[in-house]
Amino acid sequence: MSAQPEGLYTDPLGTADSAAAQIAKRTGIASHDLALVMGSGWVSAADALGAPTHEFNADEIIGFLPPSVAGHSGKIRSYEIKTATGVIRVLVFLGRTHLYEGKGIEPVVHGVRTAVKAGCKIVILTNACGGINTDYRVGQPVLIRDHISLTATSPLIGAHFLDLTDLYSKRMRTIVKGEDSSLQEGVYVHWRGPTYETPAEIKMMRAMGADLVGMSTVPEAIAAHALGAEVLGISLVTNAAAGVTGEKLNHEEVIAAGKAAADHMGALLKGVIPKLL
Ligand code: 8IG
Repeated sequence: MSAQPEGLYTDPLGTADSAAAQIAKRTGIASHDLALVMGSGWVSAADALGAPTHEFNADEIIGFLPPSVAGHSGKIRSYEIKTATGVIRVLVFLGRTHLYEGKGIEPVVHGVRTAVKAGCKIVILTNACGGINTDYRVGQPVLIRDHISLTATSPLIGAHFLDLTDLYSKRMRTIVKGEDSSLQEGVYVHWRGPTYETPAEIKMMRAMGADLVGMSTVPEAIAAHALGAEVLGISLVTNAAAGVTGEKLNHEEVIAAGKAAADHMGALLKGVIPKLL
């Protein structure tokens, strides 16, 4: 079911406000604390958080488009995570809208804007990606330290000259590495897709200093930061980028590699979330 009005994104922040109000009404929770955006293959990592108190289809909320890719499920869940001193309300987005869907940048960032309007001070963005850095193995999680945008688009409009020097919070990266000292950090490059890169493009990206390549996360990180949220990005390397191994890239293999690593990711997230707030 999807009934989205005309002119949905003429006032994107207003639409995000309305969406946040709808989520508050549906969950009975006036304010959430932390948002988690789960990329393809990360759905079972969300299951490690326990049973959600609420779950609904994202497209029942204003501004959310129906999912267009297999493996991107389009659900919103609310979780209550108990800590020593109280509870943390976590809003989880299973699936996201990507630039390659051709709907423009607004639906791509609507989820994180809604999350911040719903009260979230921290946004954790996860994704599945290709590994450019030849030290990475398939199934390895990597913390995003910085990004390179190759899409020539931004979610911000107008003279909003936002500083991005600590976009992927050093504070939170340090906490996560304290939880799992084997975690590495890398630079994520945003590629519009839907085609994967050519081997020559991967060589260019490596020369530019990129370690990871994917089709998400960067616009969401910028939009969340612009609204004052602190951002953590975690990439799951689900394939070697084009030309690295000589194998062709295959969407089904990507989904399978994501699923295999998701249990470990779920445990990591569950352990670390109480320490971030
Ligand atoms: I999963 O190799 C996944 N997403 N651009 N390149 C790009 N996006 C990806 C890749 C990849 N793997």
